[in-house]
Amino acid sequence: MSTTKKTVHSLRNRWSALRAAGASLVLGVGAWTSVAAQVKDLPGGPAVNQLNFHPPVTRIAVEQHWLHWFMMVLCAVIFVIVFGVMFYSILKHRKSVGHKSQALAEPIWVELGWTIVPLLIVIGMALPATKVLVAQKDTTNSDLTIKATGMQWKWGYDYIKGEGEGIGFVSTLDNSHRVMSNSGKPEATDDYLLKVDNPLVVPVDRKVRIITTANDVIHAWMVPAFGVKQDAIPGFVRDTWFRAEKTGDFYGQCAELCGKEHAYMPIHVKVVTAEQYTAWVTERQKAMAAAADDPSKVWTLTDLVKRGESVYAANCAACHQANGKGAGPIKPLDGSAIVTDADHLKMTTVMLNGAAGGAMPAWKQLSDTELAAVMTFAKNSWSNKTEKIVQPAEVQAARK
Ligand code: HEC
Ligand SMILES: [Cu+2]
Repeated sequence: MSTTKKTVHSLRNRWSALRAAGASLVLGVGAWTSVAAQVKDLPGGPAVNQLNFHPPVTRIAVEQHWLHWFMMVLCAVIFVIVFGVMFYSILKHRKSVGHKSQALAEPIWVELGWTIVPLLIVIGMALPATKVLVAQKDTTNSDLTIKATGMQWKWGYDYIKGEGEGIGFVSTLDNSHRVMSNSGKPEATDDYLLKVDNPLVVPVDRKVRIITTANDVIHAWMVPAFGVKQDAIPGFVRDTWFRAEKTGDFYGQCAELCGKEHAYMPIHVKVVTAEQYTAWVTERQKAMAAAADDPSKVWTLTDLVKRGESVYAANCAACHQANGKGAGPIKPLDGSAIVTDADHLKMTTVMLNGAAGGAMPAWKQLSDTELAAVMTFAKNSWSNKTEKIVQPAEVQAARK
């Protein structure tokens, strides 16, 4: 074979390899778009192929958008002008067409011009930005104050002032979404990993002050449609606010890398009308009164196991698994000597104080009844068949 023939041959090989690569790329993109096609825009949340920010729902978010586009356009215009002049000058005065370098006399008006013009531009950018920043930080005169506590990996909400004062709950990723994620093949769901069991409910057109803090590591409370993002720092209190101008569901996520399940602590804010809010508060308060379990109540085994099953699903299954077998360093509860021990105090101590330096968290924030229920559930599930009941009073006594 002559060299030319060889070259042509290897070129042809390369060409077909390239074609194959191109084909698989097209196939891959095809598969991707067909998946994407099934997921629809989530109203108030992310949209398919979204490039811009979420549609704003608060005055602050509107201002932020305006600032963003204002700066963007300004910078783009400056960029085009500066680089336009630069490249034009370089090309026009190049050496190859006979130009010679010149010593520049720098007249004072040029010096002044290129100092004053940028200064004016910077002031023109800083003024509106500062105005919005100051407004963003003004948390005075709020109608409602809610504390948001970041925890690995959920949000606790406590209504501490205003209508609904006293309401408190924990907001956790919906368990079906965790199951979907674990399966590695999630269905095309619009609110994938954004669905929670208890959304934060607030009234429309009211100033809501959010106080953020955290129990363990730094988290951040962020809802893009509100233009709100605030770190939640253990041992510190920070605040932010929003006044939603539209009812609907709005979504956000923890925005500070906080551990392995950072992506599993979504934020769902339900903005409702004033009447709906009042109705929700009344209903919630009734439910709380009903659930404010009397720790001296004596439970039957079946009732307590049933109650414990939901406590387990919401708080323990993420680590210990639904089948109680744990994984790696997470000890199994199925067959655990501590769980099955006739001395309930052993398990109670682990529950109240945690273990292994916090790898097993302390569960003090659960009520006596919830702890008694989840312990009774563990003592009577899977292969654990102790028939033992831990009554809330035992937990209450152990707390001291
Ligand atoms: C963040 C992950 C995590 C969560 C959530 C969690 N655990 Fe644990 N748990 C652990 C780890 C890790 C251990 C092992 C600690 C050790 O090495 O001693 C453990 C140990 C235990 C033990 C002691 C088991 C033994 O045999 O030593 C009990 C009992 C227990 N967990 C119950 C629970 C219950 C009930 C819940 C829900 C309220 C729960 N855990 C939630 C991580 C977790
Ligand atoms: Cu977090």
